[in-house]
Amino acid sequence: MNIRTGFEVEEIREAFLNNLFYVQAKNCRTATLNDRYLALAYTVRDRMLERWMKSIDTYFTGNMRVVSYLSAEYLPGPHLANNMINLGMCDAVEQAMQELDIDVHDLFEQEEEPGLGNGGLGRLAACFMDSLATREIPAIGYGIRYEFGIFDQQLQDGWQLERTDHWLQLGNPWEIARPETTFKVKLGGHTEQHTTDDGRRQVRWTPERIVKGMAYDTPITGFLADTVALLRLWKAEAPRNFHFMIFNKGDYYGAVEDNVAATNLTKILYPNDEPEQGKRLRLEQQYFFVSCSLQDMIRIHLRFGRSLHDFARYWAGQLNDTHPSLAIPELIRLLVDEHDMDRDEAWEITRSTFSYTNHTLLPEALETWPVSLFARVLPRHLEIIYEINTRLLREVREKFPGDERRVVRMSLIQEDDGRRVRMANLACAGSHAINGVAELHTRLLKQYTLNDFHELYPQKIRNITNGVTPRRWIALCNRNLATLISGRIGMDWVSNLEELRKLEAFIDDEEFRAQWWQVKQDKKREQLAFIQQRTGIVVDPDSLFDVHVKRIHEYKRQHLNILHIITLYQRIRENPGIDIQPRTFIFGGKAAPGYAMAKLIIKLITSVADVVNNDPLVADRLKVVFIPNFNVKTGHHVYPMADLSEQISTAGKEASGTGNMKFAMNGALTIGTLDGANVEIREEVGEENFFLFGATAAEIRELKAGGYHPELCYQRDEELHRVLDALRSGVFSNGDTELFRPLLDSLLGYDEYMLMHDYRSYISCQEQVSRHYADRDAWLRSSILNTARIGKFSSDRAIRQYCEEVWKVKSVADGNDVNIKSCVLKESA
Ligand code: F58
Repeated sequence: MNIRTGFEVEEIREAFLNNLFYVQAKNCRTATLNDRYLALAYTVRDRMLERWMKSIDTYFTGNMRVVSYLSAEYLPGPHLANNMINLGMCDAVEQAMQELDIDVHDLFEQEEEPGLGNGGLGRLAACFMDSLATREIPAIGYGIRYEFGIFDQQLQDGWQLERTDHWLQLGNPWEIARPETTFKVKLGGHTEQHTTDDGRRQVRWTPERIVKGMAYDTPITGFLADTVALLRLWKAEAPRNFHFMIFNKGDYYGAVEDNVAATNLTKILYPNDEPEQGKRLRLEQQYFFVSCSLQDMIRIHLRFGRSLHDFARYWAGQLNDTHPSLAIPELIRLLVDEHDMDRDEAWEITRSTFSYTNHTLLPEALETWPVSLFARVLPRHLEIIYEINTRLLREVREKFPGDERRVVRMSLIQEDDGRRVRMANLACAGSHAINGVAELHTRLLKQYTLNDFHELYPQKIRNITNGVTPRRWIALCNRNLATLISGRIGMDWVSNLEELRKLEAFIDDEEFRAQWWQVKQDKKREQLAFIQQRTGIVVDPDSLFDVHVKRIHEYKRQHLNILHIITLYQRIRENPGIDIQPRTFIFGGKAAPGYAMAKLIIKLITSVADVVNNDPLVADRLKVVFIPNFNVKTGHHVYPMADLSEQISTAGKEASGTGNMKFAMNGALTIGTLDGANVEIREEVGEENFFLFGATAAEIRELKAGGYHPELCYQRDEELHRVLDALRSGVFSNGDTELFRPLLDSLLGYDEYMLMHDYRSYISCQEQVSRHYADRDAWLRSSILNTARIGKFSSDRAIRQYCEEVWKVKSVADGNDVNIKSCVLKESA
């Protein structure tokens, strides 16, 4: 019996009891739920360690090229069940727990998820780590160990309330602190030029303060894979002898304050889904994690006896948006100032090392930092950025002589409206590859947002459409569906999602369709209790579950969905006997704490819910629920129970979306605009299995250029007119005619997100949805085809593309040896 590594039921059971006793110091009688959860978590973790250690060993002693994924955010979700699936130990664990009279699901529920991100971008990073591990790609994910992750959302009187997230409070069994892996990070101060003994010009940076970064490692398992990837998150601490001069003078409190200031750096995740412009602490966070990560990479590199001239051959650094783009000047600084490298070579190495993913088209979401702030926090980096700018603008002038307006647009420094550093321009200049996250997004990047860079470097921008991991988003959250699928086509789909195509062969099999229906119905029924427990509302499992979960934002148009609900409500009020498809509208998502309009949209949803749910005339045909605190864990409940997936952003605003993929994987049909990855999902699943509505991105541009008048739509569409009038008259706000005024003013005033224009098209499309749902057989065929044709949207495919097209990295299994392809980088640089 091996209680550390064995996978037999009795080995797992004994290991659990052993951990309960020797780690938690409890026995079965005294253990709390959390003790039991921790004991099982350690039991599972033990079984990961051998592979993990071996992986690290292989990466670094085996002469391998390693991916360094730099992301300020990760949303991995709960680890326990996911690791059990990846290790192939679900059944054994369940049985072992059963023997101890423990329901393993209670333990899953006990786990607090690391909410170290805001939304899609952080979740994408987590899916990518999962796929890197599954595909056995040598990889380290670097990020920040925020002590307080994304806030917990509560509702009070229908309004969002933010509560501090305490994810570490009860202990985190998945991380291993590495007090010996620490780096110093300088901040503030000034720089001086000096000449070395051998006559070289050098810059010395004397910082105002130093913060220490300490590594916390989390092993990331892949599906039935031998390698385990590493997620290394940095926590800020005060250096050991912080301000000892002050301390010696007796200013104990002053010294302690400095300590507090240092640890503040990684205390909290900024909860905004748009960049925080001008917050010093945010800039410091970005620099802090990037500096620790690069120092770590250099340390590893040198420890294995490699030369820094070869740095780019061994490391592929991915910048997940602009948040880590300080890596560019930081690597140059480390190479030039600390390792005496020649500037030109440092620049070449840096450009060959990094590639950059853009995640947005919204101009307001492109990060810039005031030069004055930058100079105060990172004086040395500002100098380096000026040097990069000189190189960049020289290139621009060479290729486009006389085009000074282009020079102004492309400069890393924005000169009007207060001087600012443009982070996207920095990322574009300092990377050898740039990618968008869906075909439409990439096309629009080339055409508009990054057009100047596309014209300067026509080969640099490419598309890699996002993907999500089928382990978490089917196997873990929808076990019955996974079982049904595997029963027909075997298990290969779990790591090769294109295999799902084989399901098409069963489309005419009546028994299969009946089983498919049953799985969905069972899921909906199973989730009644969840919905009731979270909202107090009882819903009808036979109704159509119409689901809209994602961050709350005007461009995502949750309020367009609400206009549809009010439309249906008014139709019932006017004609109580009307025959309509019963629906349950499910919403979830957090609003940025400072985004008043998004918070008002939440209030709108909950207010409409109050009226609709309690109107006897509606007779339970419509129910509206807002599930508070939408996160990865609630996602496990929500995606599998959906019949209809709402992906209704204004075309041209959503870079990709990834929730759209999770829904379709679980057999939901999409109602959506031609935006982000919806376009490709529709292409894949077939237009007859997708409900399309609304203006295209090009039409929206034209409409706006021609002078768009939302109030005309309001005047011309009587139903829309009545919907807005009801909102204005206080029907949904206890007679308060002011509450929703800001929303109405924005819709009838400028209507930036074109709800008025798309309203009628959306309503008609929803009628089509209802008709399709009424034909159960037709609906089922569409549902099966959505799953069967979703293979492209696996993060395994996305990672394969990054590896082949951007990183030039092979899997351990395919012989990842740097010497084999030492020249590939030159080609892509
Ligand atoms: C999202 N961006 C995109 N940003 O909106 C979505 O379309 C895409 O599918 C996803 O990235 C993955 O590519 C996003 O989630 C953030 O959350 C940032 C966090 C930091 C502040 C600025 C927003």
